[in-house]
Amino acid sequence: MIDLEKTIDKYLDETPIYDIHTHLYNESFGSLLLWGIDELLVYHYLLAEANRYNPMPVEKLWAMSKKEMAEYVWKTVFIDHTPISESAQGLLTTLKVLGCPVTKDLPKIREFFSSFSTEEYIDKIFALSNVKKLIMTNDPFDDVEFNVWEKGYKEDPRFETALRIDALLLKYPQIMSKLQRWGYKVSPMINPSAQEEIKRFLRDWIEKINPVYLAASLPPTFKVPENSLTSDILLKCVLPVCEEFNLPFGMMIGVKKLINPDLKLAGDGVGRSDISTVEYLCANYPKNKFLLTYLSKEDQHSSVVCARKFANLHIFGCWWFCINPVIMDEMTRMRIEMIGSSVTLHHSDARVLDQLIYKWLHFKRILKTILTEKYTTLMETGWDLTEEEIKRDIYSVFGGAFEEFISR
Ligand code: HDL
Ligand code: ZN
Repeated sequence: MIDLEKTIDKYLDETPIYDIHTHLYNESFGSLLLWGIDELLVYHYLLAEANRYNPMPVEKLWAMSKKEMAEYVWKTVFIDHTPISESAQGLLTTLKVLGCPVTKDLPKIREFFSSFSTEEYIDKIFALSNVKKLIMTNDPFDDVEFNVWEKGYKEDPRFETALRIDALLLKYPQIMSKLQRWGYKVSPMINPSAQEEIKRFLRDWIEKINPVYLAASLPPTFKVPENSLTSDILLKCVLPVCEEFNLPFGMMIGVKKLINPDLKLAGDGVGRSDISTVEYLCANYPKNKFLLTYLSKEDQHSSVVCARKFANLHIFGCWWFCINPVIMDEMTRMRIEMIGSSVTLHHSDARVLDQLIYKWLHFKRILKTILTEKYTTLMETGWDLTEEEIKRDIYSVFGGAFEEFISR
């Protein structure tokens, strides 16, 4: 008879994690790689929370230096109020695991971070979070990132790539001139020759950055098929190329961009989506593979049902407004109860390297409780559950199922 709690603790702690969606960058991307206390404090989740407690005129907010903005968030969220929100607690969890003094004295915390080089800090975070590798978000239409790919990219096997095509799907008229400047003979209409050029663009970037998948963040209204540029580009260009390279297309659905533009990156909202588009894609494009995560809590159940119907659909993560214990618990239970371990239960979505620590540790706390319950009822049937099987399950939901899915 295994010691259930000890075994679950062991493998939650020891199983290397494959973090399949982040906004992190390897060292060769320079200033795009964010780490340290000031970056942790100005994270857009915390900035939005600070703005609620102590709203300031938008011009004053964005005139602040990063250091000033970090001090504004620190004072507002951590000192003038109790840091009980998930993002605030997450920052403190990270400090604790790092061995940094969890003090109300910000200069003392800053002193701790000043003692690391970027390279040694990257190694430290991977070791402490037990993330074995992660997937970046690589957007060819971002000028800073584009220049790195042109001049300075150096591979670090811990940082894999994903080709992010929001702009191609959602802002084609605005980025068409860029494609033309890069030598792709595209036109306003997605006619057959423009389709070929868009496919050539996709093939060129797949060859250049070797992505694990293509992905886009999509609005709640995302619908295919429909008479739109988005639908035409997806169905006539993106999916054929994804099939050609056997790459999944990742859909991150439910973002209402800039419902409060004054907050910039912190200004996005959430909306309910319609699963019928995902059902249509999975059913009508059986040779394509799809990844899916919904932003709305209310869409989680339909995504699990859909995943149970289509083996070419892999659902993942507790994304953004779902990365809160109350929602992580509900959606993780739904997934395990309906599709077992054929799912990637979490991703960090980290924008700041240090966040890998708390985004995973806080999720593991939730998963420990759920797995203990599930294995207890399983063993009560008389099933002879082994330590190896628990190890296998945790490996699966921490990226093993994803690796199997992409290797098909
Ligand atoms: O589109 C996305 O990938 C989202 O994750 C956004 O980047 C969002 O701003 C975010 O950081 N969520 O955690
Ligand atoms: Zn993201």
